[in-house]
Amino acid sequence: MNIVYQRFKDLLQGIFSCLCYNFFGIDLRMNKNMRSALLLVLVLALLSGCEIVFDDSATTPSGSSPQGETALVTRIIDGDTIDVRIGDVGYRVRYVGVNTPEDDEPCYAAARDANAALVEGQTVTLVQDVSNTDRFGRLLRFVYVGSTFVNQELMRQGYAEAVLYQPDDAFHSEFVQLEDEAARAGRGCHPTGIFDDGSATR
Ligand SMILES: [Ca+2]
Repeated sequence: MNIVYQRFKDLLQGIFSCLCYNFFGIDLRMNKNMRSALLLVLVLALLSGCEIVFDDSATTPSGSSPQGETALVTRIIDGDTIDVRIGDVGYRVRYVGVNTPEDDEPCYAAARDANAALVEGQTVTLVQDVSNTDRFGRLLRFVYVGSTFVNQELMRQGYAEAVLYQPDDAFHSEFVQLEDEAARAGRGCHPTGIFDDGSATR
């Protein structure tokens, strides 16, 4: 075995044993094979952890998929509206708390594409705030793909502005903050000026 590799491995094992002893009270000095196996587990755990640490996409507060209704996305209407199927029944879903440009406005296509990139053809989880539907009969929902919170992600990417339709305000202050950050960074639709009317209600 390469001597440099062996020394590096011994060093890592030493550090690992020390960490185990100090933080978990586990004394690993007596069994080298067990120590090697645990070191491998630690390295794999760290590597898998890195994916989570460096993944800057939006997640739920708990970092896991939320409880809600499962639906299949059948059509992208625009940046903030989709068609879904729940069982055998089709519904139109309007994302809560966010607004993307309409089809006669600048950045409509880019916002629609950003939404499609997140949810097209996907199985999503729909979560209700307070209202079930809006005045057009569309389901008002927070939408998740796995742990990615789509409403929040569109805000973060700068393709949506925060809007407030009471009483559905669960993430409003967070969305306002994300909009400010995206605007300052010039992300998504912000450079077009489409969100610059200063209104948070529509
Ligand atoms: Ca819109």
